[in-house]
Amino acid sequence: PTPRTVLLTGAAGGLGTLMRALLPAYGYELRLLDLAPVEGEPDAITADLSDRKALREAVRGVDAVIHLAGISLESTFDKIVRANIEGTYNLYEAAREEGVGRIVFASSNHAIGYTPRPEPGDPLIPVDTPRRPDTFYGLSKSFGEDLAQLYWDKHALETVSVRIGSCFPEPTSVRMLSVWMSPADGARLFHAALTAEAVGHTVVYGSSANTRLWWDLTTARALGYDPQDDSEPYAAELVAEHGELDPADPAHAGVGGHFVTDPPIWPH
Ligand code: NAI
Ligand code: 15L
Repeated sequence: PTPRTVLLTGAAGGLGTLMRALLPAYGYELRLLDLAPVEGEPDAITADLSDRKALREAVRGVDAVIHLAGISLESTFDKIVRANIEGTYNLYEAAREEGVGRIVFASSNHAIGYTPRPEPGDPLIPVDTPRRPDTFYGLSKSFGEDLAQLYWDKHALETVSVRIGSCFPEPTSVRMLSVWMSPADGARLFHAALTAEAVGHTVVYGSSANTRLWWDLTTARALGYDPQDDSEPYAAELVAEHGELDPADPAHAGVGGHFVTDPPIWPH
């Protein structure tokens, strides 16, 4: 059956704001949750992913969850553990306890960030490439994918893990020409992930049909995703400004870009 009521965690964030605008057109009634107030949405649930009681109430009666909440960039290990590792566990437990059938998990390309980016003509990166997190952040997404697999195998709770590239209104770097997912394609992909039959735990890459794509969209297309956008119209201007990616620059060598070369963030 087509899910109708969907809990959107991280609703106040960048992607949450884009999806709040786009998903209702697909027929979803969204229940919103975030640590931060959601502008213009007085009914949104203000809760931390550490609040198990609030999560249990938030998932009660929904058909599915789109789980975007968490720290979305590198941070200290402790902060990542609390928000992304324990927080995602708390969300899965709440969903299991309340019998929610499916979660769409916002994983990230940073779960495979050290994977060398293919040169034109090289094979695209498959979803079963070994994970090579580039940060504690990427490590937490790798954990989330394994958690999703466990909850499918042990509890029959389905997940589509979407390794999102960069979902922003426009590509703003040469790297993003390869990894960009337009907001409209993001909504198409989330809709496909919510409605495809029998997904078990499926891992997909989340991007538009970019001319300069680095990874294989086969598993995403198998869900019914049919991307309509391509970053290439932005290429001339971005390349003129920044130049092509430099194979000798370690910050350009991996899928994760500068996340690969940024130093870890230590507590102080
Ligand atoms: P964002 O940082 O703009 O939004 C994240 C939201 O989660 C924020 O509104 C924040 O208040 C909320 N949040 C953080 N910790 C929380 C907690 N403990 N409890 C409740 N809410 C909490 O990030 P963005 O860009 O919207 O990304 C959304 C999700 O998608 C994140 O999980 C991110 O890792 C993932 N992602 C996003 C990509 C993108 O291109 N935007 C690329 C790859 C992954
Ligand atoms: C991510 O995982 C981040 O959440 C997002 O802010 C971007 O940095 C994106 O990856 C990216 O790789 O461009």
